[in-house]
Amino acid sequence: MSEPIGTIRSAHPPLAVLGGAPALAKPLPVGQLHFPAWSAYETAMRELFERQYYTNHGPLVQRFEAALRERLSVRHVVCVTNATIGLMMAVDALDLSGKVIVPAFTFIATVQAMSWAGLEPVFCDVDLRTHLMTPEFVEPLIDADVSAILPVNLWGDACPPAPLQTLADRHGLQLFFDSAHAFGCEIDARPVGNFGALEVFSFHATKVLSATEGGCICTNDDALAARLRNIRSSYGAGPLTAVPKTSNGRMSEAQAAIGLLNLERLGAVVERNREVKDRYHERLGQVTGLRLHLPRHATRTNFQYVIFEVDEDAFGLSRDELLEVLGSENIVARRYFYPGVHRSAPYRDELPRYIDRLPNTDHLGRRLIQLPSGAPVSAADVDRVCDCIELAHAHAGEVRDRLSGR
Ligand code: T4K
Repeated sequence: MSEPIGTIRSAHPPLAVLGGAPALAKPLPVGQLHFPAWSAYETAMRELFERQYYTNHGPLVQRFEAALRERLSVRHVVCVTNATIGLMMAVDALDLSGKVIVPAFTFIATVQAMSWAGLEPVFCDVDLRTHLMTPEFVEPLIDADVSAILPVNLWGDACPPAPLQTLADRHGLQLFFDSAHAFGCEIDARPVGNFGALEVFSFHATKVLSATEGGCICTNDDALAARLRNIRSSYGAGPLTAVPKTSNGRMSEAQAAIGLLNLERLGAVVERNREVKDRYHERLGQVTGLRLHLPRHATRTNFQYVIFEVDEDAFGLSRDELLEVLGSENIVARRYFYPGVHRSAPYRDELPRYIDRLPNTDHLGRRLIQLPSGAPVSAADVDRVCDCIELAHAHAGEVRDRLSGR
């Protein structure tokens, strides 16, 4: 890593929950949060102001789409306002109806997008080791009302597409991917973005490639791309194609300006993410009861997330107790994804049959913690986070007593 790694471990003061001062003066966020150089942004904005053109398929969006097509080696990229809109548009473009099989172990936006588009989710469990959907979990859920399978590519990893595609083809179902976490990843030298009927990426601020908000839909199918462009905008999207309904999913020029500038720096961002993750691995890899999640299928990853599994019995504290310890140190860690979507409103009430049917989703939801990585996190910050976690483990009994008010 570029900055020196701190060596404050031996001299670390007591944890804040045990009466010490917080390790960090202000909250250290989770999320990638990459900002391009101000001067480059200023230039892009000046040009935008000179053109007097804010939105509606402007030159920056077109340039961003071209750069993404090249980067992903895919025929079509349709930039959109955000990935949630992209997923909603995908349902109409694919002409889906009835039900869609989707993991409950995802950000709720994946499923909410299906609800907005009028589909009923069929919640699928995930593999305990990869946290991803597999055909074994999907197949028993297929019935006559199911029209599609929507796997979610999590944590910079990706589902092997071939077995899912075979299953989808065998049952005459559409397969499309939520790849919000997987920009820049590859499977066997093929970029994620090329699989299934289409894939949707997110360019939210917390993602590895940020356009502040934003996303894109990738496909190699010309007719599908034409439908997506017509759904994206009620007018001016190119040749008219019959679509069920149109929307406003347009990406603005200001979003594309940030996206383009961040795309130029993506290689450096991924390399830094790798260094951060390596450092976490080095420091915490041997701590009893902690296991760093590593991608299993992606042959190239973006190292976007640092996810540990906390084994309460071995570590001495539960994941939630560890979160509390870190929170009091001003370290913002997250429980991803908790609760599973099947246990979240409105689905827990509307579809209660799934509550006790997804043991792996529940298991992971109780145990996973996302640690800070991304632009705001220095090498010294990583060491501070690791110091606190090591101390929490070493003083687990005392910490637990303090947290429970004993
Ligand atoms: N599918 C999957 C699998 C997804 O994970 C997501 C989104 C989607 C689909 C839908 O994609 P989009 O429609 O959003 O394009 C974040 C993001 O809002 C969301 O994009 C993301 N996934 C989700 C997992 O996380 P929050 O609620 O966790 O973000 P927030 O505001 O709490 O920010 C995280 C940390 O970053 C905080 O410590 C605050 C800090 N922060 C945040 C922003 C935005 C900053 O310091 N500056 C900032 O500008 O949702």
